[in-house]
Amino acid sequence: FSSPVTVTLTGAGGQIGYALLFRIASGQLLGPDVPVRLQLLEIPAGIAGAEGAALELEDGAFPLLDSVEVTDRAARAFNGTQMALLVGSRPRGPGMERADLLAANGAIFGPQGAAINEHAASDIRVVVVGNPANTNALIAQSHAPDVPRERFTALTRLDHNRALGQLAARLTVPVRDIDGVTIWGNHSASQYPDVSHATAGGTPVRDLVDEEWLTREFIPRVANRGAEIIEVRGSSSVGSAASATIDHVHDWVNGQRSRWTSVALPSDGSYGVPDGLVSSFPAESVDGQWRIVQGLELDEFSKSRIAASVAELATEREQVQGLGLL
Ligand code: NAX
Repeated sequence: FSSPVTVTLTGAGGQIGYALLFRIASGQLLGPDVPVRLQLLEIPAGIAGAEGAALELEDGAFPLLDSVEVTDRAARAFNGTQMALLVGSRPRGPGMERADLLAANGAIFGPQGAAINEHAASDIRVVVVGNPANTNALIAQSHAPDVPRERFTALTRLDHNRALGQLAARLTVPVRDIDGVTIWGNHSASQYPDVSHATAGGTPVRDLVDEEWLTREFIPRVANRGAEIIEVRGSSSVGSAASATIDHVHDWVNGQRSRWTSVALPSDGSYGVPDGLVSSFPAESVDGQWRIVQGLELDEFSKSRIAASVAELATEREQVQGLGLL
């Protein structure tokens, strides 16, 4: 066994938290020989849920689980943490305006970013799952000036996996045969699921599907899949969201199997995305760091779809700046 890694999970008493905990404890997050120390953060209303899950973790007798601590204090939850999964957030309530949603989440992710800055280990890596994920990650990152900004990411792996699933079903091939898919932009309906460099069993996807299916079915279905899941099962994605979070962190630490995957991270100006915006890019993990894949050629359609989603991110940044949250 290697030395234990301290993992913080926020929103541990919620749905995605519950689905995540058992996979983390079983070694799927970091690897089969990496012991984990879990630090679970909840708000007082969610503490009982997290404590109940902690009892069940004990009953799982996981050989890799060294300890579990439940707290409602951010300073404690982020103390010495090396991997922070920020899942807890404020959902959009009835009649809530977007500005209210951003403000409510700013009040969560600003202080959590500051607590990470002050208390986390120097090798801290962060993934934000709680929505609006990209902008929440930007807020947290802006409150952690001592942490290299590329350590703050937001989850678009679920969108990426949804795209893989749709292509595999359409082409009747296993998911493992598909490579080179990218989600660009925001984790919202404006995202651009891009197959222009994708292959299925080595053949360009563009040669296997028609344009009409891509623009009329594939793109909207992937971008609106969250709403489809809510409609069919009566509540939002849980197991698939937890699974994508596991994939994101696992690949970040251990490297991805495909040519690249999709990760939302602070832009360095690549592909014309304004510096600092937390936008989804094609990314590969090199020595435990996400690198934006460079040099992909983009046609006019792709450029305009990316620009539209990036414009939405820029508007969100202006709004949170206006609210004094950065
Ligand atoms: P739940 O409402 O089941 O759980 C959220 C938990 O977070 C609750 O237990 C709540 O008490 C806790 N919480 C709230 N504020 C907190 C704080 N300041 N510190 C610590 N914990 C806090 O929601 P769940 O279904 O688990 O979803 C969690 C988040 O994931 C939501 O924001 C949701 O929108 C987002 N999602 C993001 C996805 C993505 O791909 N990026 C997809 C799935 C999901 O919709």
